[in-house]
Amino acid sequence: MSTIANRRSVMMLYSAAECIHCHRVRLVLAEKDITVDIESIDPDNKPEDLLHLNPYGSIPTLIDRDLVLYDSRVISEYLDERFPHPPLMPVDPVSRAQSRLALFRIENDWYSLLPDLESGDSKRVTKAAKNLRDSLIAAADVFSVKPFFLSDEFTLIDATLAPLLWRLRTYGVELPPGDAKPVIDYAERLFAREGFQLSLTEIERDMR
Ligand SMILES: N[C@@H](CCC(=O)N[C@@H](CS)C(=O)NCC(=O)O)C(=O)O
Repeated sequence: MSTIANRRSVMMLYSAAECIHCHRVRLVLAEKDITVDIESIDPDNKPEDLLHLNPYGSIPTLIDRDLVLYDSRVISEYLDERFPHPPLMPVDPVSRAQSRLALFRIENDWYSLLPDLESGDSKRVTKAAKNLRDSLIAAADVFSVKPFFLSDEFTLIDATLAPLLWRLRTYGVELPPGDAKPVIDYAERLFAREGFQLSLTEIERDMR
């Protein structure tokens, strides 16, 4: 285990200013008001330390003393268990399983479009943007059931959706005010939260 992991008493997050997966974790940290050192790195020039700690060299990577975690979902679930207040997952097993299923579907159906959306290849971007737009419109009714995603309280599902919805314009996705109103209103509720505002880097703030 790395000496860095052993030396620090405050948690450290390797993050990048524009990285959606890092934003997801920064949002969980902000919502829970967790003290953390955020090490902002250039993803094209990763520090040696990170490459030693994480075999994938991916960000986000969280260091909590001897524990090294990567993958935004793994990190978020750890943070929710380590800092239980406010809880970002339901308590009972059936609801927890349904939340995990929703996270799986968001990652599988929407986050899976990110390589195309961020490819810089206009054909791929246009196709993925249309796919995402149509899919969000098709799901619009789900967003109006409760103030948060199928919940009265902010959860890990909202912390996963908010960074994606914040980036829609940068991906060229324009939601129609009529058909997508529930999605737009839901997004505005998330963006207005103090935790969300605190989670933003300067570059992310300029995205909208
Ligand atoms: N599933 C991972 C994806 C993380 C990811 O793709 N991060 C990008 C930066 S946004 C990365 O580090 N890619 C590997 C690389 O650039 O070498 C997660 O949720 O954390």
